[in-house]
Amino acid sequence: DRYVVAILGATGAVGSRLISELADSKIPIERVKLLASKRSAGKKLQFKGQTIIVEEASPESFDDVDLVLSSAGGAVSKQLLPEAVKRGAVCVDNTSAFRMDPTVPLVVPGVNEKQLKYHHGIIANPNCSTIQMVAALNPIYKKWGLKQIIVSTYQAVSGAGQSAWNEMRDEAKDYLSDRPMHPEILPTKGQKHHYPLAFNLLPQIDVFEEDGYTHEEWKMIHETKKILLNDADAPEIKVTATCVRVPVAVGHGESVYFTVDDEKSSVHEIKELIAATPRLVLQDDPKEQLYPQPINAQGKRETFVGRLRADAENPGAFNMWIVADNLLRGAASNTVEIAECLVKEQLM
Ligand code: A2P
Ligand code: 11C
Repeated sequence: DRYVVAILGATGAVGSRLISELADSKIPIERVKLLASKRSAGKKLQFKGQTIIVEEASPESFDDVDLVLSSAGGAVSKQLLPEAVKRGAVCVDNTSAFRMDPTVPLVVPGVNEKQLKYHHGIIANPNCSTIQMVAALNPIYKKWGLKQIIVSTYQAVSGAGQSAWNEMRDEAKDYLSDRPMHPEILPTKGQKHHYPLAFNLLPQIDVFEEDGYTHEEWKMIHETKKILLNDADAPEIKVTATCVRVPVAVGHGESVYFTVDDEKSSVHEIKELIAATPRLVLQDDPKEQLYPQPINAQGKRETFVGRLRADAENPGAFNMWIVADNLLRGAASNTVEIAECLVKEQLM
C-alpha cells in the first residue's frame, strides 16, 4: 500500500519540518498534497526534489487523502479534521484542538504508542514542551514511580510560529540600532498588550486562565498526566508549571524538579537509565562543562538531558535540565513517528 499524504499548514514553522521529516520517513508515499490558507495558494514548495504547488485547504481537499499531518492552528484543525475523517483519512494533529478529548489518543512514540490502537481517525501530538519532558521522565517513572513534577520552561520563539520569529528578528535589529521596537504578536496574538521578546523574557505563553496560570501551563499539567497515567488505577502525579518565552530561535529548555516514589534511586542510576534510553541523549559532565543547549539541539530529533542533581535536603528529589528542538522533537518528528507507527501496526 502507498498513501496519499496531506500536510495541513505546510507553509508554517512546523509545516516546513513536517515536509522534511516526511521525506526522510519510511512511510510508503503515493503523493503529497501541501495545504495552507488562501494567502499561500499557488506558492511552490519542494518535496524530495519535486515541486509541489500549495493549495488552499477546504473539506474537499481531503477527498482522496489517506493520511493528514496537521499544524495550522487549533481552529483550523477543529474545522477541517472531522471533514478529513469523514472522507476516510487518518489525521495526526499537532494542535491542542483534540488533545484532551478522552476518545483521542495523545501519543509520544517510545512512551505510550500502545494507545494508538484506540484511535477513531484523529491522533493528537502533544504540546512541544510536554513531549520533551515526558520523554525524559518516562523511563524514570517506569522504574521508580513519580510523586511530583515542578517544571519551569524556557521556550523558543519558533514555538509561537513563523510570524513571531520574524517579529523577534526585527526587534533585535531595532534594539541594536537604538530604534524603538514594535511588538504586535507576542506574547500571544489577539491580546490587549504586546511586549518585545528581543533582549527580554516573557512569563506568558498563550492566554491566561481565571486562576492566573496560562493555558500553556495547564496544557503541560493535563497532557503530562494523560500520557504517563495510562492505567486508571495508576497513582496520581502532582504536576505544576511556569512557562516562559525566551529570545531563543529554536529549542525549548526546561528546568525540572521531580520526586520519585522509591527513595533508593540515585543520580548515577538515573543517568545510566537516561543514557540507555532510545531517543534520549545524556549530556552531563560538569568537569567538561557539558550540558544541553538549544543551539546544539537545533535540527536534532533527540531529547537532551543534563545537570542531574539530587536535592541534598529532600531524599528522592532531583533536578534536571532538558532541551529539545521544539519544531522537530516537539512537533514534526513526533508527528511523523506516530504516522510510521500507524503504518507499521496496520492502524491506518
Ligand atoms: P499560511 O502560510 O497560508 O498563513 P505558523 O505555525 O508558522 O504560524 O504556521 C501556521 C500554518 O497554518 C501556515 O501554514 C498557515 O498558512 C496555516 N494556516 C493558517 N490559517 C489557515 C487556514 N484558515 N486554513 C489553512 N491553513 C491555515
Ligand atoms: C509554544 N508550546 O512554544 C507552544 C507551541 O499547543 O501545540 C505549541 C502550542 C500547541 O508557544
